[in-house]
Amino acid sequence: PDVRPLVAGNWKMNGTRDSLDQIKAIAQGVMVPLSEKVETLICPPATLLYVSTALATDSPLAIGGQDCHQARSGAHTGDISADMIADCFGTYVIVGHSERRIDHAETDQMIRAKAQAAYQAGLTAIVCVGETGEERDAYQTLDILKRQLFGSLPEEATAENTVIAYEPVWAIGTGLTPTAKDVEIVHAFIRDELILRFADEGKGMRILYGGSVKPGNARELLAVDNVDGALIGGASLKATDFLAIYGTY
Ligand code: G2H
Repeated sequence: PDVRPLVAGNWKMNGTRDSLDQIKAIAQGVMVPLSEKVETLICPPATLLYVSTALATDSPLAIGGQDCHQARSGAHTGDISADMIADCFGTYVIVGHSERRIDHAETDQMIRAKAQAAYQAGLTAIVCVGETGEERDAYQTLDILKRQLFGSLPEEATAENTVIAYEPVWAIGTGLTPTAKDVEIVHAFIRDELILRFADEGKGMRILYGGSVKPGNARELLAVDNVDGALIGGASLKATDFLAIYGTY
């Protein structure tokens, strides 16, 4: 199937109103013919969500949330719902990022429920999976990914409503990246798992690579088979870096 790659930025807990200049620059910078071929997304902190979508209205740049609660509303102090993200005109939400799995003890079961909440709100869920350094050293990478994919992906996942992000935890924010060969092996494994479970839908689901993607290594990583885009943390905070990565397509 024809897969339109997705270049996505995850701002994490970074960005104040000053950073809106970067959103503006990215929204403008992606307005090139390339946007017909490659989709772009920025997930700013929730405080900047609404104003970011306003800044991106005339741009193909999509805006999304970094997490959502599994419930639609209610007594959950500090959380935001998928409906709230949609209400701010967000179209995507990241769920199960390793920082949430670790900092907030999120389980596969919770992440699956969050993805379902995303679908209910009409959002596309970016479901993150990835092994820790310890698991990798113990040769458990594929077992861990199998378990996370099985546990975190709802039955209703389709190529339309779900994107997978493979983010090896040891590569996040560390400057370390797996080799292109390692990425190829892991992404092929994820593809096989998706096809086993979701048949044709699994063929079309985008699988992003995430973890220390920068302008300098993007070309090599994005050229790997079954790498349908990137989830970029640190390098998405600067419009020039984000646009340089986008421009490698
Ligand atoms: C991995 C990635 C973005 P960074 O978390 O999701 O972050 O690119 O800073 O390693």
